[in-house]
Amino acid sequence: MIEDPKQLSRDYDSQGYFVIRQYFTEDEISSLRQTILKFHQAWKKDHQVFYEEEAFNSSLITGSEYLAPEDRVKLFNFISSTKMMAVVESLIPNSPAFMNTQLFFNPVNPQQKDFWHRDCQYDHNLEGQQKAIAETQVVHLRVPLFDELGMELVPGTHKRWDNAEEFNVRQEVKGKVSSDDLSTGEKIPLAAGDLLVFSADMIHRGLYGLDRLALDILVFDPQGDFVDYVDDDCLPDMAMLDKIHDPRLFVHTMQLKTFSKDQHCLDNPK
Ligand SMILES: O=C(O)CCC(=O)C(=O)O
Repeated sequence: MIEDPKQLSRDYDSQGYFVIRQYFTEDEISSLRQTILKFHQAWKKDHQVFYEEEAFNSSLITGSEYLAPEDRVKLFNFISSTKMMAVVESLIPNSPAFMNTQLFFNPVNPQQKDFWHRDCQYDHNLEGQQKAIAETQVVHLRVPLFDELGMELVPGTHKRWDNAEEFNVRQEVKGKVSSDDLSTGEKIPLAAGDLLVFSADMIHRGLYGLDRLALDILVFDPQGDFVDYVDDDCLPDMAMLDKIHDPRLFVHTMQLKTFSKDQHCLDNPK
């Protein structure tokens, strides 16, 4: 269990990330790996061309397309385990909500380079990105299933805008490309069993290499307007909820979804 949740929260607040080394036991990781590999094999078969040509991640791992109900329940129980909830609640004490999962692996094409970004840049223009950084909070919890080179992060950028070097690289302007090195980057190598927690909106990149396969769990603060990003199929159904030891993380998302649908009906009466 975590020793000092307040310290984790302080580290996250000032740096935008923290790592807990060897947080998970070998048994926990090997059981999770088994489930995730089932998903990964089925997903690769179904997306063969995309996988071979350009993919470096998949998502919706908890959905019904590739995993059987018992494997999904196993995964839901890992995501909302006591260990995970302790970390999530150290950062988002009030009703944290589940958003999604992603699986990161090496691209097949060795020429494909790891690239700097903020997650919010795919949904917002520059002004919107600045607002997202100032106002909202999406947290990634990365669980590496094998030892990996890890992530490179720019500490502090969960709260501040890019400096000129960072901006030019991330936006690919003034002759820069997003795979160029940044002098402010900090490399965080990870081993199976470690947990890396980082802000989705800080400047970051995954480091390709070794046999990486990392499960990222995304959670959000219900103050932020993220519920539309959640795919219904990635949430447990009623029968599964009964088999999840502590389903609060998913229940919070379901409540937000219901509230958002009710709100939509009120705003758009027939
Ligand atoms: O590991 C990667 O390739 C990128 C990871 C990433 O961008 C993320 O987790 O948001």
